[in-house]
Amino acid sequence: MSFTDVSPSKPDVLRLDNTSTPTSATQFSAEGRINPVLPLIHLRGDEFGGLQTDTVRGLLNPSKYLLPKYLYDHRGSELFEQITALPEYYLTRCEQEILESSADEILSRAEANFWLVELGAGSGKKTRALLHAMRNRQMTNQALMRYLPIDISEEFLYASSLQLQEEFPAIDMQPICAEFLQGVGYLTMQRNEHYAGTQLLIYFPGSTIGNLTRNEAAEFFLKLRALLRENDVLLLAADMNASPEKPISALHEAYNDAAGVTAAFNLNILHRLNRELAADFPIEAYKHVAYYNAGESRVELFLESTRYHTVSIADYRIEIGLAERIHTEYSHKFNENMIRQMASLANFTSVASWTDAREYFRLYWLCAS
Ligand code: AVI
Repeated sequence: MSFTDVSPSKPDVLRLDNTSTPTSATQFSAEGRINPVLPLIHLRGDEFGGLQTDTVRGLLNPSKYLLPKYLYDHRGSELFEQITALPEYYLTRCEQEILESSADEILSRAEANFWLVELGAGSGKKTRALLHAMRNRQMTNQALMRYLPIDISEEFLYASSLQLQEEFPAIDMQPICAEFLQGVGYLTMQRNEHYAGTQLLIYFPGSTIGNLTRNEAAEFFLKLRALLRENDVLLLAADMNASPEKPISALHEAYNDAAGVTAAFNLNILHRLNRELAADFPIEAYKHVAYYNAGESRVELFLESTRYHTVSIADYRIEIGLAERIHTEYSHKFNENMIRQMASLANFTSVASWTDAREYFRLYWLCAS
C-alpha cells in the first residue's frame, strides 16, 4: 500500500492513493451533509499468510508450541476484552488507575509539540485519560498535538478511533492500520519531513511487551530506537513481577479466573485451527494450564492434552501424548531494574515511572538517548 501527501504545506492532510484501500467513515455535518472523516492510513500486509506453516512447525517441535499472535482472531479479541474486565485481571485497572491519577503529570513532561502514538487501538478509559490530559494542555498552550493509534485490526482500529474522535473533536487524530514498527516508521518519516520540531511519544500499553520472548523484546527495543531520534519517548506499560508487595497468588488468579474466560481464550486457538486449517483437535480433550514461573519471571500458558490422540493438519498427522503440553503464550513480568537494563541496551534512559497504589503495575518514561 502507498500513500500520497496531498499538500506539503498542509502535511496533516493525507490521501491514500488509488492502489490502496482507504476506509472512511461518514459523519453528518450541521447542514445535514455527509462528511467523510478519519481516513484510515493502511500499510498492512497479509500477516496471517503463515498460519499453517507456523502451526505445523510449532507442533513438530520437540516442545510443542503455537504462536501467541494466533490467539487473537475475532473471537480471541472479544475474549481478551472480557478478560480485561475480570475481577482477577488487575492489569487493565491498575494501568487505568495510574493514568487517571497521573496523565496530566505524565504529559507535562512532553515537549510543546508532540504526537501521541499508541501501539494498539485505544478504546478504553486509559486512552481517554491521556486524551483528557492532551485537551487540558491544548487549552493552556497553542501547541501542535496529534493522537495516532496504530493497530493491525482495521475493524477495531476504525471503530475505536471514530468513537474517540467524536468524544474529543478538538484533537487531531489519524488512525494507522499497520504492524507497530511499520506504523512508527511511517510516522517518523512524516515527522522528519514535515514536522521536524515534533516529539514522538510512543505509548505501548497493556504490558503487551510481556508477551514477547526476551529476544523479541530486545529486538523490538532496538528496532524502535533505530526509528526514533534523541528525546523521543517510549511510554511503556509493564506488569510487575512477584515481590513482597505482590503475591504470586495475584498473578496466578489473573490467569486462572473463576469464570473460565482465560481458559476459553486459550482454547479458542484450537477452534481457530480446526476452522481455518481444517484440523481436527478434540477440544474437549484439552485443558488450560497457566502458572507463574518465578525463575523466569513470567506466567506461562499451555494447553494440556488429557489423552493420547493424533491431529491431522494439511498432510501431517501429529501425535499428542497424554498430559503433553502445547505452549501458547508467555506473559513476562518485570521489576524496575529489568526495564532499565532492557531500555539502556537499546539507548533509552528510564527517566521516570509511575505505579498504582498496590505497586502491581508500572508506567515508564523511557527517553531515547
Ligand atoms: C495482551 N497481554 C498483555 C495479556 C497478558 O496479560 O499477558 C494477554 C493475556 N493472556 C491471558 N490473559 C491475558
